[in-house]
Amino acid sequence: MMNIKQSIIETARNAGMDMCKIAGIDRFATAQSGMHPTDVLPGCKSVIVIGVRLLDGIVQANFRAFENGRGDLKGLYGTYGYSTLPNFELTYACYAVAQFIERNTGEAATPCSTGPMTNGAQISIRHAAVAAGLGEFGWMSIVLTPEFGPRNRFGVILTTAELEPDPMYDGKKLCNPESCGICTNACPTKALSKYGEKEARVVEMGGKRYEYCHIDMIKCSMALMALTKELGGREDLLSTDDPTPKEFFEAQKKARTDDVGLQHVASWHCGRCLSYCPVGNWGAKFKATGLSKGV
Ligand code: B12
Repeated sequence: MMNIKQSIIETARNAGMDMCKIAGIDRFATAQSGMHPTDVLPGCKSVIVIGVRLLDGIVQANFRAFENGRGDLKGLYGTYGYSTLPNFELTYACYAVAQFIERNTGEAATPCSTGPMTNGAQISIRHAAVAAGLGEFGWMSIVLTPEFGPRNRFGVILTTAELEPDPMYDGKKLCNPESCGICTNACPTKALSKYGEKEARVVEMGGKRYEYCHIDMIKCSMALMALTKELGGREDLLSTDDPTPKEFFEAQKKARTDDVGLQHVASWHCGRCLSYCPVGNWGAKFKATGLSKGV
């Protein structure tokens, strides 16, 4: 008889994924109303999380922008690391896994949206990745895996099929914000609180407790959308480092979108926290090879 879990993992791998693990529905007990998997798929019993690594050759394009003034190369990260390729590849892979489940089990499977351009956020993908045992929250608020640190992207498939869940990640602690602080220092807009500065965000899941920073999404988005020259933009659309939501949205509306590619919003894609995080063999991949001098 077909081992359905193994076949799901193979389907994900054949669709270009590096990771595939499964969370049981009990892990989502603390999810907010409206974003619980059963709010999206009534009767959902398992949450499958797939993941793809970012190319080192694309992360290094960020270093060329941050360290060598090659802002023109940010489009490589945009295409292959941020908005375009990983999201489309994840979308296709989620679809392949969902089709496989429905064709072979008769159970319902709902692939979720993966990010920019793919219509919304039905559930919190980062919480799902931790729930499936792929890794832990890093201080920067996104998920670190032992192999790739934060340099990965995830997709989620909800299903009514009852599949064998994976244990929570129980390996070496990956993030040590007390002694590291690289993500906080790397952020060009100071969007990520310093360890100990503000009360950390706490998530309790699967018998474990995680802490991550307080992230100012307006400041993160300012960098992401290159709203000043210092942040890689062509014009200073903001006159303050600390805009109100109104000032931010007005600046965003003024941003030019004639050469932004498929995403249709101005975007410099930042990714500085994710690029410099030491977890996932950063030293060997980028420092020892001369691809980055560090933050
Ligand atoms: C919109 C979005 C953004 C916006 C955020 C705007 C905003 N105001 O939220 C912006 C553009 C700023 C952004 C930035 C980035 N993003 Co983004 N983003 C998303 C997206 C599409 C939706 C996030 C969201 O709004 N979720 C809805 C809210 C309500 O959920 P949440 O914030 O995750 O978590 C809340 C609840 O879930 C709840 N909660 C509490 N406890 C529990 C317990 C359980 C069990 C559950 C389920 C929930 C839960 O509390 C949380 C706080 O309110 C997700 C994909 C997704 N669907 O999750 C990617 C995603 C989070 N982003 C991702 C990435 C990579 C980035 C960037 C690094 C991109 C870059 N610049 O290179 C930066 C991250 C910077 C940082 N340090 O965090 C990845 C993270 C991958 C990873 N390794 O974990 C994701 C998962 C996309 C993907 N497909 O992989 N992002």
